[in-house]
Amino acid sequence: MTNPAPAIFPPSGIGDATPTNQAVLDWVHDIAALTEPENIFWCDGSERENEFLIAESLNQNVLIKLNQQKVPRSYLHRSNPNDVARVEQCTFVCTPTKEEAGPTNNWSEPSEMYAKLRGLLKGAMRGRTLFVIPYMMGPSDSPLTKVGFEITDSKYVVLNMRIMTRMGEIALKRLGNDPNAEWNRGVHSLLDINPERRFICHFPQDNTIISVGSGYGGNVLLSKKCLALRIGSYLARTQGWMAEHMLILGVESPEGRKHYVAAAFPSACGKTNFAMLIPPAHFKGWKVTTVGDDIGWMQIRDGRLYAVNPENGYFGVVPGTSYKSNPNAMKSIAHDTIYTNVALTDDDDVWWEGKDGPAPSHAVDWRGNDWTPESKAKAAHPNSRFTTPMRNNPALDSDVEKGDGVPISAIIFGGRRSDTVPLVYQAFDWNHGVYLGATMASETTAAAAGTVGKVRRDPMAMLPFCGYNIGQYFQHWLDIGKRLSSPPLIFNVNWFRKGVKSQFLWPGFGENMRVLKWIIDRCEGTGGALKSPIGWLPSPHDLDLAELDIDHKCVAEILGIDHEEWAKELAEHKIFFDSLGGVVPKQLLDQRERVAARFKE
Ligand code: OXD
Ligand code: MN
Repeated sequence: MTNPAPAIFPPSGIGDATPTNQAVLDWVHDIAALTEPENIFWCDGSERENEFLIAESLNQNVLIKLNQQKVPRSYLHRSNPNDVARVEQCTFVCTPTKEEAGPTNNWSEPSEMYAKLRGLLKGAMRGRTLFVIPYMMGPSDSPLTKVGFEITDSKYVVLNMRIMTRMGEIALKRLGNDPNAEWNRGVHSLLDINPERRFICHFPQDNTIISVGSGYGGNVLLSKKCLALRIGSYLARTQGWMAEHMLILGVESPEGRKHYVAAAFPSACGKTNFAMLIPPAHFKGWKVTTVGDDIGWMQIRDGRLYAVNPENGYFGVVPGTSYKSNPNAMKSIAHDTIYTNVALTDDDDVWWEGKDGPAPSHAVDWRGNDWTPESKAKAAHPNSRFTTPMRNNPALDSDVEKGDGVPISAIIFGGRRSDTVPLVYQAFDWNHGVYLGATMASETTAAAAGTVGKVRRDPMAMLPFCGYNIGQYFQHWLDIGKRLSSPPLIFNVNWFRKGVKSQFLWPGFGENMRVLKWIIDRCEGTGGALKSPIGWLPSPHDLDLAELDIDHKCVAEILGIDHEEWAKELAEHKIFFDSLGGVVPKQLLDQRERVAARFKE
């Protein structure tokens, strides 16, 4: 078969990296016949192509050029103000039965949803260019690596996908010509960015994603939440591995002993900051390195879990990022970065709430309006983002491309909780750890549309990202545990506990190293702990708090467990499990009973 339409738009040698796999060509042909684009652009991911697309995007005001002295090769994009976050109410898992999608996903019958989406996509790319993006998730030689193709009519998506994935020829090579090879089909069209016609749909059985009506990252960079987590978690269960909403970091002691930990926190709870942590001066000689900041794919080898980061870049929340909170992120986003929905200063630099230094006396806010420090509106949207290559990170781990992955010593769960949950505690064993993950909760943030600050249960930080029945997902965790002879130890952390005056009790950021150090000590069998009803708790002297300016009362408070609060918490766990309608494995219901019984001992 020939290409569906002649590519007349790009100059010759650009945008003509046609795949050779017939299954891909047939699919592109079908989508082009449906959407009727003016051109087809076969992305190869080259530097030349990128420069061409940036120039086009500048011409069409998709991007704004920033001050190249201050932020070289970096650009600002302003999204439609109605389109600034993931939209969970418009996100669907379309499986043959509702049970397969489970109680936590919006479900639609696949043929009905396909029909609706085909209706919306009909002629949707008239007068537009259809871009075909081949991409690879995972290091080039990893058994976990997956190939995807995203069709999109958005240049912004192409430019971001080039940062976030391994894009172009490398993916075509990995796929090869086998017509039965596994690959993900992703279709995205902006349509008219109308919230009424916004759907992000997953068809796990078909390894297919269709997203329409949005231009916002989490809804349209289909490699990320859609493939690496929702479809990924479905594939992981059927194929015996794990796809998790987890950062992965390495911790190396001054003596050169290294551990890797993976941590699941809900969106906008500091995963990027933790993944790039710089130890405080007291921890001289300790090094923290980043494997990934958002997603971990893990497989079992020799009875242990090994993790890879499937992504190639970071799509992080900007507000609050500063040299105080995250110096490595500041260095990473100092060049070659696409900013979305931050403020533009009069000298074409970027600004956001929480950036170091004084606020500019005038700027243009994320909506394109004049802004001064007196303005009521925020200059940067609370969910404004940076997209930056992981190679910009000065603390990138040297094994980030290792196909086998890095061995995981500890898994950390955590959330934003003003009360109840102590700074850190350790599960008694794997199944108890699965219970900690399954009952995790966090106060909601701006990463998803909706109310901010409401406590919601977010099991393993996967509530918006688990592509199948959450009960089976819990069972998958329990089953993985049975196959591990040296399972990672499991912990729960809470950097966000507040005191009576509503002040944060823990300084956070780099000081989280003190908690990480205790976790590593536990992995090495050297850290002390007290047995409590909820798990192993450090006493204040088990944590290295030397040279930390913190009130002893705060330490006692943040490590404390209040029996009344926990009675309420356990009741909430029961309400949550009950709300899932009988899908929760018995082992987890038993774990809850056991915690309750320990409080009575
Ligand atoms: C993200 C999210 O963008 O979790 O990583 O929302
Ligand atoms: Mn995330």
